[in-house]
Amino acid sequence: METIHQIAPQRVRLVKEGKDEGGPVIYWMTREQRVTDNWALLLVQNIAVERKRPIIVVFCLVPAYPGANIRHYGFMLKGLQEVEHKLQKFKIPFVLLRGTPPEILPGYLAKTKGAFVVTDFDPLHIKQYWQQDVAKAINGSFYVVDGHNIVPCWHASSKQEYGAYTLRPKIKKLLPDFLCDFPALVPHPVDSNKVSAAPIEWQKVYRYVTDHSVQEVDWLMPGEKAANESIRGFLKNGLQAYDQKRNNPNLDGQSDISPYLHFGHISPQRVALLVNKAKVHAGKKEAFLEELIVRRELADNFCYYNENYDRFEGFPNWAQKSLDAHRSDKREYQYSLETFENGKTHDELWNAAQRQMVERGKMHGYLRMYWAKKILEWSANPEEAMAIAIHLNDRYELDGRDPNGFAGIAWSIGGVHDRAWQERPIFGKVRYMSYEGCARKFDVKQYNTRWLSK
Ligand code: FAD
Ligand code: FO1
Repeated sequence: METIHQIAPQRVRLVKEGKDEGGPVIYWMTREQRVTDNWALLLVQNIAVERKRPIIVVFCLVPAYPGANIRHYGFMLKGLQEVEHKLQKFKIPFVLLRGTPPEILPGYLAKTKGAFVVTDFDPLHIKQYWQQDVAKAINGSFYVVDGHNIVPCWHASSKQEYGAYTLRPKIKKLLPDFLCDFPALVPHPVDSNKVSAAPIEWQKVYRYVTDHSVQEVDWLMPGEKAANESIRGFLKNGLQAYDQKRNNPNLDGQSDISPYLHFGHISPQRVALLVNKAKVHAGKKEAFLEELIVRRELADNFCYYNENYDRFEGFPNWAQKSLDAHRSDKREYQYSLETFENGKTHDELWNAAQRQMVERGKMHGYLRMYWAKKILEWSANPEEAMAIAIHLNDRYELDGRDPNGFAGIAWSIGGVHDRAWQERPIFGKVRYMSYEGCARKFDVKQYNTRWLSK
């Protein structure tokens, strides 16, 4: 047997051992929408080469993925178009199925005699349910590969971590074992002639998307190529000042890599390897890697081990108790979803941040905390605040619907990964943020003018 790519076994989970019906090896692509630096696809090629089988890459397009609209689909579909094109060079067909995976994948596998299925790890509920249901409905073997976390999520820790301070040492210890370069996918040596994959009619695919209520954005090009160019530009021009600029919403000092990471257009591991190679002082690299690796992988840890990651019940006990004790506190302002959505609160900074998200599809990271905390302050209760924040985040942010979003919102509203602070109305012991505090950090007027004059 021939294994052509070295893959850490801890990255791979055999969910189900099944019957080999002699057909192709299937990569059910979902979170990692790229061809290069993709551990799941590399595993697929190993299995296929060992057994002399063709490969098929399948993507299940769901017409109304929860909370998503054409802003997200447009970005995603353009990236997938590039995937189709790039896979041709590797002699690997790409098939776009329409419908939810449990509905359509088992039938497709039966038709093609697909013997092995490999898919991407994702801690979110929808993906966990999809995977459970697909595993039950198929006869072949089923693997899940964590191609998103540099240290595989289940290997980094076996429980929900309290905060960055408890996950960081575990990640640091394991990083040298996992932060390696990627093997290269090779043109697939087994003929796929018998596997038919008609060219995809992308214009028709666009029409399949039901929600067109939010506009697409044009400031960020989707896809693997654009993701690579974008991160290289940031490393050349932005990394040097990242630690000084990233918390000032007027300075555009962030990398803007989150939409690419969300749709898997680039691997976080590739980004980390490029950062390590950058000709920048080690301390500057550290600041960026702390966010890219520790904070991001902490978010996956939270969603994987806490089934209430999107609910009040997922907050730490101290925060639940403390928020409970302040349920009946008087709210000076209380707004409906509509008022929040239209950016019509009394607070210009909040309205400007909301506008940045609606217009640009990406609110500055520092303001995301302020934005979510004020939703708690101006909502009837923490449950409503969670629901409003998640709804707006997922509707407008290009990187929404991501573990980072659920963790960020739970941090802001429910003290997740944070500690108890001095008690105050509404927030209890959950950390508070004020307009005055923001005004001390950056020029709030400049920010408001920039976004409210649009
Ligand atoms: P950079 O500052 O350049 O950081 C690079 C990468 O590091 C990011 O792409 C991200 O992967 C990671 N990172 C940075 N900050 C964090 C963080 N606080 N937590 C976890 N990972 C981080 N991130 C999303 O990807 N999707 C969301 O929907 C989302 N919603 C958020 C909502 C709230 C209320 C809060 C407080 C944070 C949210 N974040 C979300 C986390 C963070 O704000 C964004 O990841 C970041 O602003 C994305 O911009 P960037 O890629 O330019 O970040
Ligand atoms: N994943 C799929 O497998 N099929 C889809 O149709 C799909 C749509 C979609 C739309 C917006 C969005 O933000 C994500 C979407 N995803 C889809 C999932 C995505 O690939 C990511 O895996 C997760 O959102 C990240 O956890």
